[in-house]
Amino acid sequence: TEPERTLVLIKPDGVARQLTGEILRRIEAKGYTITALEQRTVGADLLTEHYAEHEGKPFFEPLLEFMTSGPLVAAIVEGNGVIEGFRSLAGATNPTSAAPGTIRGDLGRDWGTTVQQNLVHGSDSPESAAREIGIWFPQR
Ligand code: DAT
Ligand code: MG
Repeated sequence: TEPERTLVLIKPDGVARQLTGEILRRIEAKGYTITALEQRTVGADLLTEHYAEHEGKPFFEPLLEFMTSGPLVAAIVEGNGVIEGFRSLAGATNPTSAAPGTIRGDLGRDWGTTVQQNLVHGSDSPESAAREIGIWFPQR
């Protein structure tokens, strides 16, 4: 595996539930390096770009509504094989089926929540990582 960068988001549910520190702790404990970190509240335009692959799907509008509902934390995380590595730390998309030991499996809730409230985002390929880092941290 090679040194890589990935774009991580702690979604509004993670920030609202005071899990920012716990999630960043898991990233650092794995040995990854956080090289950019910013809390911000973003609008639909940026998120439409970020989630371009999902535009037109039935969950797209609710996803944007949720992602713009409050502050989130955006980070660039670096490490060997971090793109796949962070996705395995995060666990399956749906917290209901995410394995214990993962962020979504341990901390995600399936009672009274929807799939989009799954705490974190991580880029899914080197191409996605480059594209997403360009959106969230254009100067980096
Ligand atoms: P991931 O975040 O694991 O990369 P994804 O890219 O397929 O998952 O989807 C982006 C987000 O959209 C995901 O984190 C939660 C939401 N989502 C995906 N599939 C969904 C579905 N079937 N119903 C509701 N929300 C969904
Ligand atoms: Mg995805």
